[in-house]
Amino acid sequence: MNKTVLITGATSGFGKAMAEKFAGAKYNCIITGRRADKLAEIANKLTTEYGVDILPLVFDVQDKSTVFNAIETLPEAWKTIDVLINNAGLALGKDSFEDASLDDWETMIDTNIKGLLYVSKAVVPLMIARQSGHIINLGSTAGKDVYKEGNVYCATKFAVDAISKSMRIDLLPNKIKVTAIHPGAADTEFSNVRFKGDGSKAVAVYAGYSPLQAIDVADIALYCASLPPHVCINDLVVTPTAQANATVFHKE
Ligand code: NDP
Ligand code: 8X3
Repeated sequence: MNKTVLITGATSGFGKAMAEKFAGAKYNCIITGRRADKLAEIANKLTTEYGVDILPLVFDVQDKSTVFNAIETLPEAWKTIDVLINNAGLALGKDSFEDASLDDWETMIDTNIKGLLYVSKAVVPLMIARQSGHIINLGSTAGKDVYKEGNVYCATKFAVDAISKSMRIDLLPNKIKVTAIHPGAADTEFSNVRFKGDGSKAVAVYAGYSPLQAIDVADIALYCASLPPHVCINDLVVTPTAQANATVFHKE
């Protein structure tokens, strides 16, 4: 029987690439995001190409009641979630503390921290009931070291790091694996979102070196999920070869 993965933020970047990778590995996929048109397009493509079942679910992870309703009303056949990938997230702005927008800060906190908590809190009881499951959280190198003007984005990813460690301890008796993947710079829609459509700022982030691609991170997520039941990768930092940590790059 096919396994089931639920991927948040599957309309672009890492999440979309993960949906493709997991579908290719014969997982049935619950794909989520706010953009219904993109989810429908991806669902059609994956069903046609890989012959697996795809369930698109449109919700904003910031909206607590919608998140819980979406998970609680899943058809029974979709409730056996083997892998939850908490990937939905964003940065908004890159400004010094005194200039940064409070609204942007709140959106990042509500999405990257509270959204991850809502989805996890809704899915974990299903995993506990089966005494089995794997949660993969997307952190960041920004959650390992802070960088200039990263302030609240970095803080949200430090929170993902802490929540992942805490989940791993608390869920241990229920045989639930928890993996945190912390990528460095990756060329997705991330910087377009961060710089609010300013394409030249987004392009500049990836100039002078080869950034990670979404498929690189998707490969890693599938690898982590494919290990034997007694093996868990707890914490994994992956950067472009030209990036040593959150702040040090070698650009040519
Ligand atoms: P993208 O912008 O390409 O994808 C982000 C995804 O998150 C989209 O599918 C988007 O879907 C979804 N999303 C954002 N906000 C919400 C929301 N409120 N509710 C539901 N879904 C939401 O970026 P990446 O693929 O790069 O980012 C994925 C994750 O990886 C994020 O958590 C990011 O912080 C992290 N990360 C990114 C790195 C990078 O350099 N790119 C490096 C390290 C970590 P939609 O708009 O349809 O809702
Ligand atoms: C995304 C990578 O360096 O832009 O988490 O924060 S970075």
